[in-house]
Amino acid sequence: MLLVKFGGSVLTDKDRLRTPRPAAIRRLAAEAAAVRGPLLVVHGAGSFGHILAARHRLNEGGTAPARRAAAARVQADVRELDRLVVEALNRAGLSAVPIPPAAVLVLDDGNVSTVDVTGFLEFSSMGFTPVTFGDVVRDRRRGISICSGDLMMLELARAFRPDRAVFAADVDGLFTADPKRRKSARLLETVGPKDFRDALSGRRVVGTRIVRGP
Ligand code: IP8
Repeated sequence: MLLVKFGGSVLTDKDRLRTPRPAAIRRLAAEAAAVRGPLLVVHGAGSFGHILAARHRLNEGGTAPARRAAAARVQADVRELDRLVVEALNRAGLSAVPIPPAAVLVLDDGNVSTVDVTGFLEFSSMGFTPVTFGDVVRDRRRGISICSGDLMMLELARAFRPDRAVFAADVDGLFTADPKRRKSARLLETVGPKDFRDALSGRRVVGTRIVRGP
């Protein structure tokens, strides 16, 4: 099994609210359709999620009317991006089915409280390609919270132990610093446990987000 995340920075123009990049979506969908064997797809929210989530501080939770309205807006927006991704995957020849995190996962102060991966398992075993994404979800302590696509990658990796987990980002790999900000950033050809330990301890910053392994 292959687990792949399409980064929101690739699928969308991250600086412009709700702006997809149709050619990039089509290209990634075609590449995904060329994969042999079962595939799980996760995608980021890009400008369909991050701009309003940051503006309304959705990660802090709360259910006051203004925040509730913003949460509902972002939920609708990320589903709009998901529709574009699912449509592109289907056009490329896959049978993609969306599984929104809000329906299967609950957080507790930002950490996973419960997750039900049955839908991923059962659709996948019938030959479908489950597709999930960064979403606004319930949070037992905060009311609502953000579940990132990276967190879904981690949960799916834990549950399915895929042969590979691939992150398609707008940078060419892991760097010693953010290559968009620092010219001196160097591409790391190979990355071992020590590089991750350094990155997590803040001694070395890499150009893409790091998630802790299962
Ligand atoms: O793009 C963020 O998911 P990500 C989800 O994978 C929202 O970090 C709703 C901002």
